[in-house]
Amino acid sequence: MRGRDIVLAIGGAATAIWIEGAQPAKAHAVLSESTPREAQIVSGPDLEVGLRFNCRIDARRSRLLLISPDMHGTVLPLLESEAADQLRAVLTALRHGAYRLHWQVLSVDGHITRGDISFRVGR
Ligand SMILES: [Cu+2]
Repeated sequence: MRGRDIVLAIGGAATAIWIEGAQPAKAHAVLSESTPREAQIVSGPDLEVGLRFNCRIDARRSRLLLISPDMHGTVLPLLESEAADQLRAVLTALRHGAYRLHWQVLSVDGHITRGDISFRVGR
């Protein structure tokens, strides 16, 4: 029956679209782990920063910015990282107060993601 064939064809196409839609999105870089963690209180004056992502990133096209308690922003020089899913930097001469790390990352799939980690330097 022709009618039945058409119904099956439409049903097949709908199933294919549904399966396609159910596939997880290609990996944008999502922060999976960090030092410091969000809302952590650390002791200064120096601190090694490490951000780990769920996928490989292009570190040369990624940025790490430190916003100090007086809202001054500094682009951090990144350390060479042995892991392709990591950004690392060293903070020095931190004073007491609230800081924010702003990250912008290009993942290998070509998408840019960004986010913030707030932490405090205290005792
Ligand atoms: Cu993506």
